[in-house]
Amino acid sequence: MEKTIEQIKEEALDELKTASDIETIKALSVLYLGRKGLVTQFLRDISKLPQEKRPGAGKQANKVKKILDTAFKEAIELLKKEAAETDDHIDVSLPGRAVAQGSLHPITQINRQIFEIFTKLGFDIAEGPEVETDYYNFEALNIPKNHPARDMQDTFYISDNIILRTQTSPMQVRVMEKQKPPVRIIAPGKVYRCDSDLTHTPMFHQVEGLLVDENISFGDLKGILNTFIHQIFDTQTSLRFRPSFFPFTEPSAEVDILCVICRGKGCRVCSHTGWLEVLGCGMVHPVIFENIGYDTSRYTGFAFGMGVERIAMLKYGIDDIRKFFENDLRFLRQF
Ligand code: 2U9
Repeated sequence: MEKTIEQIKEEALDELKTASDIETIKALSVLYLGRKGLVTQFLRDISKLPQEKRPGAGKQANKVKKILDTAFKEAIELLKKEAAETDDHIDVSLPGRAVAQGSLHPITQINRQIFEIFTKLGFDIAEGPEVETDYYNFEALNIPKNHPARDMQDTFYISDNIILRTQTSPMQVRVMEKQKPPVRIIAPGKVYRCDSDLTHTPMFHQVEGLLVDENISFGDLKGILNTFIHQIFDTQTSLRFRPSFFPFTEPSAEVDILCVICRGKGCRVCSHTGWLEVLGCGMVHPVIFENIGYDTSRYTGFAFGMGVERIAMLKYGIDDIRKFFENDLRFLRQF
């Protein structure tokens, strides 16, 4: 009898040695220790033994039951621990998952290029409010009361006297109020106009420039704009100055560049003229200096203005300004 329970124990431990998963060990536990298991069966059969052998056999069988129970439980715990360790394991040699990177908006990119070109030419960057008074946006810039730009159709009015700036020039008036010449600034920022079509949006970005000093001539203006255009496009891009009119400059000019698509041959983009209009400019009207209190017998200056979206459209061949404001990732990812 004792030998038999010993045999059962040895068999059970042998089988346990070859069990490699938790399910198999659980099945072994049922086979040996379950209600109809071999050890349980053995314990039941003890009652059939002669009286004197029963205590010894019972003691032995209960010992085996305990040994097997502990062995099964320990084996299951060991497998669970190994599995947990495998789950936590990090293979540091695996290549990392690529992080989806954003990019700068094309207008921000062009703005930064413009800033870099002008700061290298010695210009400071001015800042100022987008909500302006009638005085800084119109009056100080020689834009008379009857000028069409002042119409509700063209300007966003907040009250009779308060508007959203229609140009970045008011910033330059504010700088001149605080600073005596020489003044050499660019004024970048958002401007607002009641307008919306293929080439106009109610908000767009402008960069204006202003240089005031002694002996400043139209030649200086041409030199600065030549340098700027050659850097923002390329040195093959010729410039053409056309006479024009603005209330705040006299004389005034509009600047065309040789068409970036056909290089002057004539195409759909330049309406077969070979030229593209990029900016406006001129010598600052003396009335503006008088308003500020600058000595007009000593100082002259030039100013220019451009739409950043227009520059970006010409540089990248974009035909609809509204694309900059739709935030379609398929468009933005190209820059
Ligand atoms: C001061 C005096 C004069 C800024 C200038 C232009 C010409 C011009 C347009 C270009 C396209 C505006 O964005 S746009 O629609 N601008 O043509 N701007 S001269 O003249 C100034 C600025 C400040 C004190």
